[in-house]
Amino acid sequence: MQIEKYKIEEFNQQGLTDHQRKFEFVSAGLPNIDDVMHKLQAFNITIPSWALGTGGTRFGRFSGGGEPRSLEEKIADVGVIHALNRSSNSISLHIPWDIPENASDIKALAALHGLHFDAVNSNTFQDQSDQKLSYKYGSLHHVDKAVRKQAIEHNIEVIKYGVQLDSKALSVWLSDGSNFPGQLNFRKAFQNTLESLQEIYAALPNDWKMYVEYKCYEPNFYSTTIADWGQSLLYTSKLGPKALTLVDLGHHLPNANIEQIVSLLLMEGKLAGFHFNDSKYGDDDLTVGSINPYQLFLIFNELVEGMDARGMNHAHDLGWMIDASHNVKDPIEDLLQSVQAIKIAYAQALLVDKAALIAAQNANDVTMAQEILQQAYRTDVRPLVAEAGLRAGGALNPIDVYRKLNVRENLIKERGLKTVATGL
Ligand SMILES: [Mn+2]
Repeated sequence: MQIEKYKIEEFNQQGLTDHQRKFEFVSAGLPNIDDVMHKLQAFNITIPSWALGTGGTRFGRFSGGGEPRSLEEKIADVGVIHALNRSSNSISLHIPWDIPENASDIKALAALHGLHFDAVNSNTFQDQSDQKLSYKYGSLHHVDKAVRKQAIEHNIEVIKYGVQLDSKALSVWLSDGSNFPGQLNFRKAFQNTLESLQEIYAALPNDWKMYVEYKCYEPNFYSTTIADWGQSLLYTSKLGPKALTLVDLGHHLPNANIEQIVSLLLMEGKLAGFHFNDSKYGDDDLTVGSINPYQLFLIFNELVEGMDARGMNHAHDLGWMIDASHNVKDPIEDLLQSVQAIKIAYAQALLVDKAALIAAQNANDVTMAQEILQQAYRTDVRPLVAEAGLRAGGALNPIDVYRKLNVRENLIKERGLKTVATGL
């Protein structure tokens, strides 16, 4: 289904006076308000195709109904999100879950919703029914060259699909690792992986990037062959300028200082971008900003500072994507909440008084440095984010409009209650 613009405008009228009062109050105290609004409107976050269905754990899965049964329906769902927030103008596909049968039709359908295709994702973490060799003991790091070759060819095939869709990046996440001490020779596993990645890298078109994602543990519980940012950076440095390190917020050991990792990767020109989510215990894949919004703000503070230092465009020069799983909430509502949380953290980071912070740092004024960050963090920027959505033609309150339009009820009528999204 497609949300009609006039309906959004009707709902916006209802809350407009109240919104304008709040927006004027917040913006009056901000010297850089025009710059902030411009940047907020330009900022978009990619929606992954696998986030539109209900997620689950190994213990169970409880569908909310109306899940997309095809790539076309996934595109329609991202279209709903983008119509409401005007900040989700691209979709990231997962191969083989979302093989586009006819790429030009799929591109045209996406364009109808104002969408384009972001990074494509390969999958060597599970076996497909038509697959010759198993990934039970890994893929690109496998001791058997034939398995490595199969995984390399899969990644090259994913690039080919991406080229047809005008994607510009291949995202590689490997589950390769070991479950028990002694299972693997770490050095050989690294070297096999590097050689495999080099073959894939050689197949990248000139204007493409390769994102190398890391994860500390799971599904393997003793070692992971690309476990942390240092290991990813080793690979991406050896591979070359098109290879960059991808940070997934949930892929760190507890209490890791992710903002410092981000700062240094940016300094080296090796940060690919983000997979946003939130977590309390592990790779929980919870709604962005639901557990630790201050950490999210601190990460955005480093992103803004580091990107400005390198003259980068905030909206386009890094890959911004959500990578979350929605087990008990409506996936579309959850994604709307996540995009909102990201834009709030970004807006807060844009409010940091950088000159004052540098002065405080140089004077070792620790108290003032902390005050400056918290001054920005504690500003209620929600009216700025709402105004940015409004100016771009979106909803003042996306979730409210989504509910008033009974979108989920309509999707259930159209697709059925017991559907399971393809790929899950
Ligand atoms: Mn991820």
